[in-house]
Amino acid sequence: MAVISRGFRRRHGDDTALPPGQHLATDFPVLSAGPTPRVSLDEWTFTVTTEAAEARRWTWEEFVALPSEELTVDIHCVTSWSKLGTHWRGVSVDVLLDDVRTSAAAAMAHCYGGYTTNVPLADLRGGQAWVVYAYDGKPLPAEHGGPARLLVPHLYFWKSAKWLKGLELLEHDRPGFWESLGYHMYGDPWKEQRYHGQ
Ligand SMILES: Nc1nc2c(c(=O)[nH]1)N[C@H]1C(S)=C(S)[C@@H](COP(=O)(O)O)O[C@H]1N2
Ligand SMILES: [Mo]
Repeated sequence: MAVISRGFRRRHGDDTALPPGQHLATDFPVLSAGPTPRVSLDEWTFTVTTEAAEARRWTWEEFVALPSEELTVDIHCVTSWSKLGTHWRGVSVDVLLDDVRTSAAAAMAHCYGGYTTNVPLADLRGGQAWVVYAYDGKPLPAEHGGPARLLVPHLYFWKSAKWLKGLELLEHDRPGFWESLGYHMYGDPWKEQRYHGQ
């Protein structure tokens, strides 16, 4: 009797879980444009700022008291590694925008350390994006973005900003760090939107 679990087939036989041009990573690579910022939980805050300059801010204690979810998702880095079935815990961006009045088109993620990346607001809503603070059942390690990072798994992983400090809601989309250096404004891995103009 041939019993092949779905998970096994997905990883070894059938490539449908992998976007074009991607291969499976066996480890969890660390990709950071600069040094790892160390942010103590005492000084950590997360702020949503609207296009009308209204702000909603959470301390760490307030943030981890928000309703959170466990999620298992595939991640795809533009440098061509993918990792399937990664486990996280975090707060849906829907929860964070719940009582925020906005008609913004996009959001700029701002990070401790200065990194930025832009995402259309529609891609952060509808159960598609989270601010996560645990990986594999443990506090998110600093090198992977702890205390907390954005997780937008349906876009290339550079959109999943580590050491997240806030979301700035924008009336008009504008490029973040990698986007202004030639990477794609949107970054859909299934369409191989790696660079500007693709
Ligand atoms: N603040 C910050 N976030 C970041 C980055 C960064 O350099 N700084 N790199 C991005 C890139 S290019 C990738 S592929 C992922 C890597 O996350 P990892 O180091 O946890 O694998 O983080 C993204 N988020
Ligand atoms: Mo990346």
